[in-house]
Amino acid sequence: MNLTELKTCDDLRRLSLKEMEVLARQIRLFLLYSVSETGGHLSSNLGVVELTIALHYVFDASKDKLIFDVGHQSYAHKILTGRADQFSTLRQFHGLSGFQKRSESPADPWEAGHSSTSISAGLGFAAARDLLHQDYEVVSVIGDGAIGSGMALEALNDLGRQRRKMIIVFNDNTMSISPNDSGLEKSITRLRTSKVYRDTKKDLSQSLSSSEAGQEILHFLKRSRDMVRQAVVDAPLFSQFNLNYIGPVDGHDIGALISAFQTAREKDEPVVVHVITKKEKAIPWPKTIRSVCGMASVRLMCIPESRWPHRFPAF
Ligand SMILES: Cc1ncc(C[n+]2csc(CCOP(=O)(O)OP(=O)(O)O)c2C)c(N)n1
Repeated sequence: MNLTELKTCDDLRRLSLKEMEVLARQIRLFLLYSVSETGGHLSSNLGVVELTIALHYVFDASKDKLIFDVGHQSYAHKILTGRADQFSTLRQFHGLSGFQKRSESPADPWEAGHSSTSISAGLGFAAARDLLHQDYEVVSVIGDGAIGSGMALEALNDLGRQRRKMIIVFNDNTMSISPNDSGLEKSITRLRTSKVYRDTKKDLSQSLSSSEAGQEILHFLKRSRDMVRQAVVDAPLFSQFNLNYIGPVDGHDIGALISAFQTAREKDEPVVVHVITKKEKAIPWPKTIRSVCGMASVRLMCIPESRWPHRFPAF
């Protein structure tokens, strides 16, 4: 697929799941090559490729408000909204911005640079929509580093009180600029590992497997990409803010992501979709240096030339 031909959600909706998976690999390679020439944020962008494809499949960026916290992880979003051909100018004077930028595209409703503003911004859009009786979805994508700041927590608090329809995609990659180390991180780890999901799944499996009809349902659930995980469940960290929770969802499984976002979109209330991603997904570099590889000349710093693919694979 020619990445420069991708402009709207309809371009994605024409693709099969398999084709979207191929597209994700293609975008990742494109970013690897392109950012190694221009400099820019690499690892945070590689981590959200599938997540962004799924968002653009479910939502319509020409109408819905897709907000990326900080904005540094919006490269795939830029590619999917008709800006792939500008990547050689990334972060240069008069070139493509390294963040979301309103003057660049109607698909960029918000611009930041500072972290942790996306939930407040989203709530603002949601309030404006409700007051003006308009009809669009609001999605704020925020990382596990940014969500612990005062401004983000204040916005969660406010959203739990106002209960406006909006979706928070909680992009949990266990990393900020370096690994997270906070009180909140411990609660997130509990959510990530012990989790209602596993209990729900176990309970459901046990109760269903006792009858023949139940076994059929179980078989269906397993086939339909872990639907259990897509249910809205109670999660202490977010229910304390009075927010619905879906997750954790494998952030590199496009089918599971689409299903979770569709479930969230159906709710008339705020929903947090907890997505687990791997920040440096598919980069062949040593773990020890991944945290400094966000910026500048990635190729020189991180990837021995001998480990580069010889050419772009054909798709
Ligand atoms: C107010 C503020 N503080 C610090 C920064 C520097 N900064 C840029 S990205 C980032 C980490 C964001 O981590 P996370 O939210 O986990 O997102 P990820 O990069 O993992 O996608 C930080 C601290 C900033 N942009 N704004």
